[in-house]
Amino acid sequence: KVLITGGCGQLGLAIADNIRSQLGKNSVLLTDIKEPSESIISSGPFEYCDVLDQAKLKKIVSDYDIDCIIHLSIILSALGEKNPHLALNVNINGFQNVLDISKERNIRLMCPSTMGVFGPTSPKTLTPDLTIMRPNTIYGITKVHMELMGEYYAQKYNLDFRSLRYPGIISADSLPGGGTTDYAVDIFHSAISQNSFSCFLKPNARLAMMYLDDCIDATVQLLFAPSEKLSQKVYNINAMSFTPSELAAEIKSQFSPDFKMSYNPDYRQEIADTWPFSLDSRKASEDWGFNPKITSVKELTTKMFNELSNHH
Ligand code: VAH
Repeated sequence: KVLITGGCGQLGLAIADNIRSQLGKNSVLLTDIKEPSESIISSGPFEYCDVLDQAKLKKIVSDYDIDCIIHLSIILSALGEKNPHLALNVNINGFQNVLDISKERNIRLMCPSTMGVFGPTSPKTLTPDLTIMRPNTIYGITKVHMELMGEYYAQKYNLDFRSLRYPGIISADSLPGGGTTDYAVDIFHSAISQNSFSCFLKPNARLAMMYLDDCIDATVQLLFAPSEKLSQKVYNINAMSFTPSELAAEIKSQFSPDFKMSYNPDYRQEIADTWPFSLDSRKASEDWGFNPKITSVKELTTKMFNELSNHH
């Protein structure tokens, strides 16, 4: 049985749906401190749980007989810069609670990481799994800490710890919150409702990106991969790389020739400046078959407008 923390965020329900379609409705328990949406409530079990409340977390793990945790409760990059203490508390202490419970109860722990672990001194293009990691955002620092603590517990206590470094994730049904790559989701909603978008990054801010379905497939693949296939604990994954102006050009060509993009870069541009253009994800492909389906900004744009036309 799988417990997902931060289940009301951009990824929670999509991961739960994928696992539930394979193992049944009760195979996943979603938890969060947020009010669950109707679709979350009707999809299967949900419990209110704050990752900072270790006692409650322990009780839920034992009541539901959890043997696997996917830890998604996190303060993302942009919100973290606005509120570093909150980010430290949730990202470090919340993770520590989950880590200790996983160790005590012999639980498989999957905690996604991010390209935000890289920084201004890391290689920018096809950034390798193993390279310089000196991030200068609080988010990146807490994620490097997470990766190293997971590896430490794996080596010291034999914890089954697995992680993968996501690029920016683009989703249609659910919204991200507090991230630097969020512009690439917001732009589609704004194109549909206003035929214009004010971008908080510069036109040439190139970043690594991936469509939600590929992210979910990768996460579930790694979660269930036989441990003897895994030659490392943390894997880069990536599907495409584009800039705001390339995305705007694609929206113009596929959706509306007079779509208007304006640029008002703010503090988030400084974060984007330190992150990779693309990640080398060859090891993920070799070890557990990572193979994203949507690999260009063109395919992504087509997919997003198809999905969103069902909702607006
Ligand atoms: C952020 N979407 O922008 C997240 C992500 C790769 C970036 O971790 O903070």
